[in-house]
Amino acid sequence: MSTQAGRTQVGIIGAGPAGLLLGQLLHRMGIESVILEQRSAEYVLGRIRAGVLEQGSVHLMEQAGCADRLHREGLIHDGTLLSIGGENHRIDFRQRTGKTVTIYGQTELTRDLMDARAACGARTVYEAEDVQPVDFDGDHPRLLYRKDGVQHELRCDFIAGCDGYHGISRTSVPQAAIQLFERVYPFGWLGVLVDRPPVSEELIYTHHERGFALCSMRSHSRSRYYVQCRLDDRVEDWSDDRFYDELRRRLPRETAEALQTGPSIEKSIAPLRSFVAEPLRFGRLFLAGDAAHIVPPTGAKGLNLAASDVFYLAEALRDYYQEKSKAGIDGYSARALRRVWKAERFSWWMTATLHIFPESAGFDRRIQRAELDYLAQSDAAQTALAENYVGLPF
Ligand code: RFL
Ligand code: PHB
Repeated sequence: MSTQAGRTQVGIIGAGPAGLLLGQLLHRMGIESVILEQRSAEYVLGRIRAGVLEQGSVHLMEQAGCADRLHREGLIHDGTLLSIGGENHRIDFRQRTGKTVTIYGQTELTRDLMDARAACGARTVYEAEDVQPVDFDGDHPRLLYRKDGVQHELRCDFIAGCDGYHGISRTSVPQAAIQLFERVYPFGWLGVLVDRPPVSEELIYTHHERGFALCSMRSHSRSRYYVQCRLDDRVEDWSDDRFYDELRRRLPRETAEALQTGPSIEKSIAPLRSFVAEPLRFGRLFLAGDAAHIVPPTGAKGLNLAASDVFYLAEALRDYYQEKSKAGIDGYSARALRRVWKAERFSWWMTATLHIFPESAGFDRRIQRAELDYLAQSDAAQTALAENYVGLPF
């Protein structure tokens, strides 16, 4: 089979938020990229995931020139509610940190980045098969892939592995060169998307004896609800009625009574995991976003961490091309990992504090109750939560 050859400065694997945002930031810096994505654009847009953006992520969307719709349609939230033992506690982000978060679905953010990329004429190859990063330990890395039965070779200066947790980038690195850190949680989240107004103006994170629940939203007319479920639960076993009954049982009474239900337009189960790969650089291959680390969704950090990795990486590449400096590239991994581990810590803490651990009893359960009681009463504890939730600086 003949091979078609091409060349670019930065070859990006994955057209999720990390890959698309990196491509846009690089474009604004005058650096060329090609993105290789194994799925179709429609498939990528069909995945229902994150909903909460830190201010830092919003600023990056501005820097990428993609924030107009986000500013028009995003909902700014000044705080959140914590429901503990049937009682609501409000954490005021603005008052405690001077910052807010923005509710804007990952689907919408991805669509905005895709549109901007198409408008500037940058290349994305969708449905690229068998993408393989090779020779990244030398000066001439390449990306091999197949498209419509034709084999391609893309020569690049650098490769950015933005291909998510199941991607090929991380697994292409020799085992001896990479360290993996992981914690798997003994439960999942069952999520429902529904075209009904949200039950509350702000998100409600709920700790209840029956398990964690979260009331979130995508807009004034579309809600996203989650309940903690068992790892062996199957979506087919959860009718909409069973889901809403379970959600109501975990919410404070007035909230449960106010809940507007309707047919689910999406329903899925996500397992919860904490995971970090170190380092984030292997010669001329960089990992960013879920390819490098996973957080349980409880702290709403996954997409935001992908954004901060991409910020550090884009700056490093800009310094390389514009200032002929390798300092940013050399420092990328350590700089990004410092922020990653703090978000890992916060996401692990939120998860451990708010969920019911099936095997937990006696001492552990009492400690968890004390932690919740402290959080409900303590100004300092609420400020620490707020500071981490709105996002640590980068
Ligand atoms: P993605 O989004 O997984 O994109 C990776 C892309 O790479 C492609 N790919 C490949 N392409 C070519 N060749 C290969 N071999 C490839 N392998 C994979 C994939 O098709 C895909 O298009 O990773 P990225 O860009 O790093 O973005 C990360 C975020 O998607 C993720 O962290 C968040 O969705 C996590 N998350 C949340 N994050 C937040 O910041 N706030 C939230 O409120 C929030 N809620 C959530 C979440 C994740 C959830 N799930 C389902 C895991 C809620 C849920 C339920
Ligand atoms: C969501 O709206 O999907 C969402 C919000 C907050 C989280 C996790 C998910 O912590």
